[in-house]
Amino acid sequence: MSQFNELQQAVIGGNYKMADTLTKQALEKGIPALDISSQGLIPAMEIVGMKMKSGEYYIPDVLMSVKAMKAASEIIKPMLAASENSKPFGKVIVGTIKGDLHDVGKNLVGMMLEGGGFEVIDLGIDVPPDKFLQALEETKAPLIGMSALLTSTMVHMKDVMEVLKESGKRNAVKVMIGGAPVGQRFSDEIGADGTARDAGDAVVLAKRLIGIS
Ligand code: B1M
Repeated sequence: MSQFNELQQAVIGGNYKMADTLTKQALEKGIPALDISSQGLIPAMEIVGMKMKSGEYYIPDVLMSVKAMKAASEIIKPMLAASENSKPFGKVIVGTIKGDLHDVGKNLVGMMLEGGGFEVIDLGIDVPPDKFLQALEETKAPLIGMSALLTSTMVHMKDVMEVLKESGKRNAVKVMIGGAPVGQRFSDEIGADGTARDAGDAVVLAKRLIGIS
């Protein structure tokens, strides 16, 4: 049985108090925050997704699991975001695309980018193309990261690429995309600069795109 089994069960069962306690205990035992996330929390949400798909879980059940996931994430956030760099590499604008309310993965990516030395400007969920453009104009960030979890919303990433082109800003910024339905082929299709499978890869890609690794 995995040492993360209890934590996974707490998230799957939506028991946020238990998720909180078990996460603190895991840290006390010296288990790295990244392992708690990648081997405990994320696999638990995958199981929640399966239960949702099979009809075993309804939206309120899923939201309880998200609450437990977020409770645990808040505890490990300072460790994930603990940067070795006192001065950030640069700014990165992140947001979940228009029509899409999923933010657990996007938040995790944001935390890891902070940990990787970036200053993260988080636009939240359901972000329309104009809001990405406005944030770019205000912050002059060299990088935008978009997240989508639905096949019906990933198409709006293309709208952002169009708005960037129309505004003449496309060459001033790199664009990375991610989320379960998004892959390299889609990234190429919409003219993004790259895609990352998970939050760890997102940091590697972000650094590569702005030319620091
Ligand atoms: Co939603 N949902 N959901 N949901 N939900 C999925 C995505 C789904 C796969 C479930 C299923 O059917 N198996 C399915 C999508 C099917 C599809 O389109 N292919 C689905 C559906 C259908 C829906 C609704 C339409 C359900 C309904 O109402 N009938 C509805 C849509 C609402 C909307 O957005 N408009 C809906 C609603 C919800 C809740 C609100 C209940 C809740 C979200 C709450 C919240 O986020 N605050 C929810 C949840 C929780 C899920 C599942 C169960 C879990 C998502 C999650 O948090 N994963 C999900 C099933 C699943 O993913 N297995 C499901 C954990 C997270 C850490 O992983 O987000 O993939 P993930 O992020 C990863 C990578 O993808 C990557 O790194 C992250 C960390 O490693 N990544 C990036 C993500 N963004 C990135 C950006 C990057 C780089 C990497 O660069 C910028």
